[in-house]
Amino acid sequence: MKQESRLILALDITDFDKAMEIVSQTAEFIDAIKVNYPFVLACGMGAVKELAQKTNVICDFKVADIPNTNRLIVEQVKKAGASGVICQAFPGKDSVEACVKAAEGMDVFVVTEMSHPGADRYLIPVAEDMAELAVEVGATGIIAPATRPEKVKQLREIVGNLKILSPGIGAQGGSAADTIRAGADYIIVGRAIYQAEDPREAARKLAEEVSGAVQ
Ligand code: OMP
Repeated sequence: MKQESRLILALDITDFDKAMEIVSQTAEFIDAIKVNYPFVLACGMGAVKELAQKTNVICDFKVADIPNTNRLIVEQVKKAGASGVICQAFPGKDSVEACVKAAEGMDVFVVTEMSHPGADRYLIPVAEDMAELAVEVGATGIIAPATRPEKVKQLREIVGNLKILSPGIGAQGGSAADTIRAGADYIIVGRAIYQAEDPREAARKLAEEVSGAVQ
């Protein structure tokens, strides 16, 4: 995945034409596109294949099953031509390992502490351990919360040079500059771009903010 703007667009849009319009408006400022269930359930895996021919696509399926099912899911992601997949850490080492193995070189990002307030109950207490797991299994990187830049900094200490992708900018209250300064390699942004009056300008401004914060 290229690392130029360090901006990943979360394409949580259920209308295919609208989604493609946002993609073409913002393409200049986007390093990769992350698709999640809203887009895939509405538009199908065919749409993921189409996108993957144009740019890097990360399938945010938060894969969270037994190893065999995880393997089958990741094989489909790979077949669609995506460059990465997001999986959950909580099913345990064998499940995450199955994702890394099936990915065969495709990027695997492991969710640690999620960005929303409810993460406090189950995820925040074990985020460091999840980051350690990502290192142990040879994942490409982790997902860490832009809503808690201090946590991004802490998790960076654990994951060394693994990639950190951080969602939670804008609509969830996080700041792009603070997140990059805390050690994130990429920010993941959805609503602050695709719901903006001018999505291209919103993406340009974010890319500018990120570039100003990169040391
Ligand atoms: P916005 O809040 O609209 O910018 O979207 C954020 C995107 O990142 C959505 O696609 C979420 O599903 C995703 N996300 C989080 O918001 N928080 C997390 O902790 C993890 C993810 C993710 O794995 O991408």
